[in-house]
Amino acid sequence: MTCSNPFVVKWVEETAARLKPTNVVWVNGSDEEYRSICDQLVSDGTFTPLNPKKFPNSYWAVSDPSDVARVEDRTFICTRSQDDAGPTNNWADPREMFKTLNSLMEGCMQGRTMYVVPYLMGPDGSPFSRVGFELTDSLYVVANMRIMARIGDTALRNLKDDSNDFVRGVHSIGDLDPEHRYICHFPEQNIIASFNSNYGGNALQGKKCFALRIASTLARRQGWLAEHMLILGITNPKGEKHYVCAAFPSACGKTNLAMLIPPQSYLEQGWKVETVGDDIAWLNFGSDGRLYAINPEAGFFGVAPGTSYKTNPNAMDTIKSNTIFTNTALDLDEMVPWWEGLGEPPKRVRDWMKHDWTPASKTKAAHPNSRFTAPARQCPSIDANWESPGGVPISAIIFGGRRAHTTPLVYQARDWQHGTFVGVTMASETTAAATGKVGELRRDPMAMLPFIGYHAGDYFQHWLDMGKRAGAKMPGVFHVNWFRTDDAGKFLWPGFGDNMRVLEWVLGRVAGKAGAAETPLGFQPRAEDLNLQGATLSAAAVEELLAVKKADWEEELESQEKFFNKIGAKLPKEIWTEHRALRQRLGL
Ligand code: SAT
Ligand code: MN
Repeated sequence: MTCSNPFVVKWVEETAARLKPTNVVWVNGSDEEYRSICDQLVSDGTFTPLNPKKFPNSYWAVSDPSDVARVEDRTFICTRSQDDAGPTNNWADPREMFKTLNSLMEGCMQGRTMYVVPYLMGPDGSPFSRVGFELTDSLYVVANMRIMARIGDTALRNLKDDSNDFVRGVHSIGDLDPEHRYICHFPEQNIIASFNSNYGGNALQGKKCFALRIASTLARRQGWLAEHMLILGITNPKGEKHYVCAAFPSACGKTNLAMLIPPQSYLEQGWKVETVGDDIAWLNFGSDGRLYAINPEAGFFGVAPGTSYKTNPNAMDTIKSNTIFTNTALDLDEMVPWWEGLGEPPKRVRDWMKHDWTPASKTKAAHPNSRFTAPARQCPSIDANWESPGGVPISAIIFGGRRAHTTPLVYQARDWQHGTFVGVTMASETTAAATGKVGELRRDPMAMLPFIGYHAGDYFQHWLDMGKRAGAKMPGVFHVNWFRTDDAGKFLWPGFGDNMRVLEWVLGRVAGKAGAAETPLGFQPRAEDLNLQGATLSAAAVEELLAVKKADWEEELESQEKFFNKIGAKLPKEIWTEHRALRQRLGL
């Protein structure tokens, strides 16, 4: 299929004239094409083929050691007015940034091929799906995009010939110089440019750049939400099914929760959990006034370390074939990937830096942010409606952070306005998903801090406005924390499958059936309101998990205020109102 959209053709020609690639190749997304892409990546040394018996059609790749995570300090929102980017984004004047990028990227594809990757974010034929194009000189990016989005002819079919409504993206590996790395967004022109990085979240433009940063600005203009949320379906023993979205910062277990396998006792009763998405949700109102979610992605770009048959059997079965492993270690005898948390280290290991590695080595064999790229359709728990053009109706939204203290296992917000406040005041300890320090508490509203494409205050207002439109039809809002620790720093909650117990309470609350105590935070389960049968958990641990401690909350309220002051005058007054009400309820 050739592209007959004149806007696309003209822009591709103009871009090629500036970047001066030797060839321009239009990607069609076919199986044969993917096979030949992988063959080329093997012959140029980027891909190492894995054991075809154990991991058919799968490959091991490593990145430049300086290019292993998102670079938030090199990520820019370029809007005419600085105020439109707000205090949580790096801002740049679009004219200045275009000048900088043009001079850096002029002729940068000389001697290289420019691949034109048409991609569709969202299911084929969905009114909520959107088309983008990524012009890239990285075949590794093309291979990953083939898994993460619907690329090639499928995307072209979803773009009308007279439509200028698509995202224009340019990506070049450049020389990977971290000092001149740029991940730039121009929300006023729907343009993305990334330069000098080949890493997932920086270079696979459909994911964070489009589906979150650019999409959040479209969503605000058009009355929907683009969120950093997994989507899962839960069926109870009566056969009633509810879908839930959950927002957690990067590398805080979204993939594990999205693919949860309930404890044995739940399975015996007939509970079932199914996966729609593990990272991003686009939420639109349906004709019944409820919120419906689509997963804009077609694959999982999940964190490998910690993934095992114990923690996430569905992910393990998903990544058994047609998968790209980036920056994991390699078991040289079996030619299979290996990472910390998978099990016993194999005898001969090559680490992600391509050095020999033994358990005595002081470094980790796999980079903590090493990833698998795998097709979503291969997930054993994939939901029958995961590509439904209309999306799936959402009954609850769950916010969650990684916090050793302060926030209890679970609580329910009083209403949408309070729920928005709960999302705005999310905080989480940082992970290896972005460069910078790990383990520091930072405020991460709705898990969107690095992904809101405009002023955070306007974004909070947009959440409030969405609620005003739908009223009582909005999903219930909850907050969870699986990561609370005891005095010795050990996790109190067993986690993984046991998270089902919390989900059961959440759905019970939505149905108006589960019990709760009204507390300063909202509604919290008492120990007897949770189904803890068969859980390995002491009564003392349960008490600690549910506790709200004044001293912790005193600190928390102060930290919230600092954050509000940073957001400034655009922080909606309703958020201050909720904060003051919470302070009063806590008696602080
Ligand atoms: O690297 S990604 O940005 O794609 C994943 C994440 O950080 O959530
Ligand atoms: Mn993510």
